[in-house]
Amino acid sequence: MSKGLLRTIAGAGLVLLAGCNPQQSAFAPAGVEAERINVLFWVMTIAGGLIFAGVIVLCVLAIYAGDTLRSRLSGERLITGAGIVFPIVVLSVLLVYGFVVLRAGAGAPPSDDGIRFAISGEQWWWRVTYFDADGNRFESANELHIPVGRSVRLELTTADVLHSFWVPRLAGKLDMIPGRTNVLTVTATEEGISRGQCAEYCGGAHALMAFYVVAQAPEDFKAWLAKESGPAVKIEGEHAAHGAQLFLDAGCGACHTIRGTPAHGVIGPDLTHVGSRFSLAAGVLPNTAEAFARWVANNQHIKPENKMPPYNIFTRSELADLALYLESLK
Ligand code: HEC
Ligand SMILES: [Cu+2]
Repeated sequence: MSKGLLRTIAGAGLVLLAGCNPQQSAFAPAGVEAERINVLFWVMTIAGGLIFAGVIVLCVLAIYAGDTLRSRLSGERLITGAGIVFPIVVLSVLLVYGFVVLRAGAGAPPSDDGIRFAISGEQWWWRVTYFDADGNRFESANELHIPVGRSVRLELTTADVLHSFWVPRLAGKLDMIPGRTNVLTVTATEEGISRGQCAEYCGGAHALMAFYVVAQAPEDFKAWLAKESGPAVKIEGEHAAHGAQLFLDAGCGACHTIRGTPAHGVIGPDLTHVGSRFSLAAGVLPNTAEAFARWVANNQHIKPENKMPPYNIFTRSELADLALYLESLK
């Protein structure tokens, strides 16, 4: 085998393996709903496989078997039994079973702490809104925190075109349809981080629209919620203070909110605690000061046609201060 071919095969193998990341695998369920889908998949696959094997055996017999067996195979009772009754019964059973599994949990009650979760798909990021038991409302983006062991109702909407919310480890996907609120119930069974992805083509940067779901023990979730609902942390140090000033002066506040500051924009993601999120720009960049600087200056290169203008007005040190400030917003 030539070296080039070997390399191609090795490369293709690596690409395929990259798809095995368990953070986004329907075969590694971490939720009640995903578990049901996993079982459904295996039942359907194994049942389909057995029937297929049976049909192949019959075909081989029909071609190669001796005369007596072949004439028996062409008997009318076998034809009606295996050809009509069997498929009707088996397909009906599998269909009903599928309906039962897929509808399961559809009418689950809201989580008992009275917290509501709303997620809006926007080109090309996710607006996540929490409503607490007292009716307070606050926003975050591209990351959803939920308590383990509770049925959580996610109210899914879109601000523009069709999107689809899909976290394979937690549940099946559900479309976000203009003018409608679709409710998806998820019940995480273990703590940890799962990755999700927009699963409905929604324009040029559709592939760059991922997110993370963090399932936490109920008390950790409560603590997180209390912190997340608060205003931005106090600025520390001269460079971060300079960055905060640049943020306001450059007009970033026209689109972004940082609670506790004069920035009240609602077009882009809420940045109040952006430094504490796992990723930037919907799973596209890591959450580091360097990535903040790259995003501000080069975002149209990183995520073409996204709704934020690129900024090349800053000097290197200004960009560093701005990035330092954003990264400090834990
Ligand atoms: C015209 C509106 C607009 C302005 C002005 C704007 N942004 Fe944005 N910004 C957005 C939008 C929309 C997104 C989401 C882009 C995406 O991921 O598709 C975004 C994303 C971001 C993110 C990533 C947020 C996250 O949740 O990962 C950061 C950080 C950010 N902007 C910082 C800034 C800074 C700093 C400025 C000023 C220099 C600024 N933005 C000005 C609209 C704007
Ligand atoms: Cu999409």
